[in-house]
Amino acid sequence: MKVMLATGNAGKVREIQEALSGLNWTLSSVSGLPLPEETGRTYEDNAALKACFVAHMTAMPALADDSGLEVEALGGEPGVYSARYGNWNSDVERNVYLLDKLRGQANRRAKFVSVVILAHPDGHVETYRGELHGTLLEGPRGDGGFGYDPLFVPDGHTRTLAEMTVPEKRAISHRGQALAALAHAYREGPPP
Ligand code: ITT
Repeated sequence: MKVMLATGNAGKVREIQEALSGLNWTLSSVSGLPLPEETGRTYEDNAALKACFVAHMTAMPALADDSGLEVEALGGEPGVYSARYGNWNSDVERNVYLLDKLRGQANRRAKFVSVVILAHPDGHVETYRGELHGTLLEGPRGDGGFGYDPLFVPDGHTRTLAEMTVPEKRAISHRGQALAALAHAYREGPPP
């Protein structure tokens, strides 16, 4: 099956390709097709916006991930607004902004959420979700991954997500869980 990847995030593309390598799918990135504005209030809404738009435009199944970091001490911020937090354009600037907000804060608990949607050209939509709980450091560690990975140590681990390989991150991550559920569904044959 040929599936379009409805994301402009190179880090997500790497992780999706690795996680779905066991399926006999051809994954193609959307290039030159601007994704719609994320106007939804939930990960599900925004993932559906992106996946359905690309499935409609290309007449092929399309996969989107909408994800975010929810910080306990910030009442769940930045959540669905994680990509635009503080209006900063780069991961490094967003991480500095987040660390500033948490300066002096003893509660460093946070979780990542990922919602993966596979949309079909006939309008049928499949939804898969994953979560990863952990704590935020007071400074970045590691060069791998993307986004908030250098700040986040998953529960039961000592390394940040940015200090893990792509397969190591996939084995425990929010996105890895959502994609594992999708891969499982398709290994049994396409879900109804
Ligand atoms: P697309 O919409 O093009 O897929 P995006 O980066 O704008 O890319 P989102 O709107 O879903 O995607 O924003 C998710 C943001 O949450 C992302 O930009 C990161 O800042 C953060 N994030 C999500 N998953 C992450 C992960 O696994 N590791 C680190 N940060 C992550």
